[in-house]
Amino acid sequence: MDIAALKDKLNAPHVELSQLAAGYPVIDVNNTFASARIALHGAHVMSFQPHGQAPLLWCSKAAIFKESKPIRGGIPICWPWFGNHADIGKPAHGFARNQFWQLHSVEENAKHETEIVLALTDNEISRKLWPHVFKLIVTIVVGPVLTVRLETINTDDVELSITAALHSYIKIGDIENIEVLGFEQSHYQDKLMDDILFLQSGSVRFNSELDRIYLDTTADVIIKDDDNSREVRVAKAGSYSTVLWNPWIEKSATMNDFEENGYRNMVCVEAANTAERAVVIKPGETHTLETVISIA
Ligand code: TA6
Repeated sequence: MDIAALKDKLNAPHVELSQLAAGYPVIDVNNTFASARIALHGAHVMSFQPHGQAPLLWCSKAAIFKESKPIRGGIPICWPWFGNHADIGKPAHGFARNQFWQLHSVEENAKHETEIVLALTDNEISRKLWPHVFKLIVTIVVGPVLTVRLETINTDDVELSITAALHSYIKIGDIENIEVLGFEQSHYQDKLMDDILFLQSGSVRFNSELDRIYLDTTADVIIKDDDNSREVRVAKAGSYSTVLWNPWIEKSATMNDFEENGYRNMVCVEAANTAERAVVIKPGETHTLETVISIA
């Protein structure tokens, strides 16, 4: 990892590049709107905090920073498959979050927001897991809101069928004091009940582990966070499913990178395209999946 070469790409004010560990670079942004940290590993947004607000993303204090291990928290990029693979030898949620991406550019746009662009193309590791050529571009815009845009470019000569998620860990005051709106009258697969379909009536509250894929929904999700006296909006584009997850006590205790009791301060609201409606991209075409996280 040529840190000097990476620093040469920083073409914006209010940004710094450092290393969380040897060969593990992160970009810190502290512009007029917000602060944020982005790891080149997984093109992973680790934190986002508008000035004057509590952080909007949760990241585990026990997160592990080493190659091939996804960061627990922030916004993991699940690609080119969401969830477990039929072949248990392949990593859950794909491989995009397990590799170092190339830093393409760090610029300030006309609105004085900081735009970070990273890229990942097929490589020896990826081709062993998924026999295709591709180019991924992630654009992260740090402004009054956080925008993460994932472009899948099919550089192969066959159709690509992908499932994916921008797996956002939203930081909250306490899981039992939030209410999630936006899923009313949507059907969801309950991952804890053999994917049985249910119809959502009203808002969602939490009192145990919850793992649901809401289908055929493009709606914004609003998290009413009473403890922080705020509402957080998770908007999306290019996504037909939204995943809602909290591991609760037992499940989070099985993950060594999940800080103790961390489940109380996070909820995942994920802009996704899941198996029920995979995205098929023709050769030469591009699909864009985007999420925008903000104070409602
Ligand atoms: O998005 C929810 C989910 O699919 C859960 O089932 C759980 O596995 C979570 O993702 C975290 O997965 P990870 O591989 O990051 O531990």
